[in-house]
Amino acid sequence: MESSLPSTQILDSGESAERKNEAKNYNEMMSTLPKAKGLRGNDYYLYQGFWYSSFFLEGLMSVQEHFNPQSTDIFVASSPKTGTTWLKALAFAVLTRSRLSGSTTSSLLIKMPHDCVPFLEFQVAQNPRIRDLAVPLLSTHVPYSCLPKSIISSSCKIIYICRDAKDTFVSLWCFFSAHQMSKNVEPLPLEEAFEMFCNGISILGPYWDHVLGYWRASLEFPEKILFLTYEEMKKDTAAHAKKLAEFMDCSFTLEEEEEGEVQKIISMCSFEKLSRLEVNKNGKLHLDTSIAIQNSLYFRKGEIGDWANHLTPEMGARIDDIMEQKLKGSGLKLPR
Ligand code: PAP
Repeated sequence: MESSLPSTQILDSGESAERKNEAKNYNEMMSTLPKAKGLRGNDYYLYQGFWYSSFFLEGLMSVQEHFNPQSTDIFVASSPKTGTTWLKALAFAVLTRSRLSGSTTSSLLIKMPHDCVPFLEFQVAQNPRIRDLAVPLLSTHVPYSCLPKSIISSSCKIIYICRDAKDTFVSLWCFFSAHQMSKNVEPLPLEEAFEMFCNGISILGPYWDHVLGYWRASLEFPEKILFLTYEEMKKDTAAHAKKLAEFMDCSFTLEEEEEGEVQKIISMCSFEKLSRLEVNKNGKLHLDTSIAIQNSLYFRKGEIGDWANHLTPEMGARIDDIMEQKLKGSGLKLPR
C-alpha cells in the first residue's frame, strides 16, 4: 500500500514569521535585478542568467539557501511545458509500483501528478514537510546551474526532459493565455510572446540555455543525469518506462514484463487516461497559495507538431534556426 503520511502539515508560527522575514529580504534583492514583462503581464527577473517570476524566484532563493536532499532523492527536471506532468506520472508509477501490488488505487488516480511529485521551488520551498519521505521523488524547473549546491554535490539522480522548442513555446503560450482568460484578463498577443521567446525571455528562459545546462551535465555525469526528450518518449514509451526503472534502480523483473506491468503503467499515465480523471478535469493546483490553477490546463493536446496550428512556417523556421545556432557544437540535436 502507498504511504498514508499526511501530505500537508502546517508551519508553526515561529517558522511562519521567519518565512515572512526571508520573503522581505528576497524581495529587496529582487528589486536590484534586471526586469522584463512576462507572459502573464507580470515582471520577470533575470537571476543567475535565467528569467523568473517573483514567486518562482522567492522559492528558488529559499531552497538555494536551505534545501538539503536525502541521498536517495531523484529529481524530475524540466523547462516548463516540455513533458513534466507526463514524466512525473511515469516516474511515480514506476517507482511506487511494488507498493501497489494487490491494490488498484494509485495516488495518480486521485491526485494530479504535480501533487504526487511536488516541485522543489514551489510546494517544498513553501513547506518542506509537504513531501512524503517514503517516495524519494521531487521535481524542479530550476536550471542546472542554479540548483542548490546541496543537490549538485549529492548523489541524487536527475531525470531531465526537453522538447522541440516550437511545441514548447506554443504549449507555454496556450497555457498562460488560457490561465489569463480564466481570470478574464486579456492574454499577451502570440506575436509579442514569440518575439520575447526568441530573445530568450520566457519563464526559465533562455530555453536553449536550460536544455544545454542539463545536456552538458548529463555528458559529464551520465550515471547521475538521464537526459530524455518528449518526442522520443512518445515514439517508444515502453523502452522509456524500462529505462526509467533501470535508472531509478528498480528495473522490471522478467515476471513483471510477462504480466504486462510496463503496459499497465503506460496506459495509466497516458494523456487519454490522465486527462479524463475527475481530479485532472475539475481539480485545482495550488503552487502558489494565492493562485489556483485548473489541473485541466496541464492536459491540452499532448501532441507532437501542434506548433504548426499556431505559428507560420517562417516563425517555425526562425525558432529552428535559433536552436540550431545555440546548440551548435554541443552534440545535441533535438528531434522536431
Ligand atoms: P508544466 O511544466 O507546467 O508542468 P508540462 O507537463 O511540462 O507542463 O507540459 C504540458 C504539456 O504536456 C502539454 O502539451 P501541449 O500543450 O502541447 O498539449 C500537455 O498536453 C502535455 N501532457 C500532459 N500530460 C501528458 C501525458 N500524459 N502524455 C503526453 N503529453 C502530456
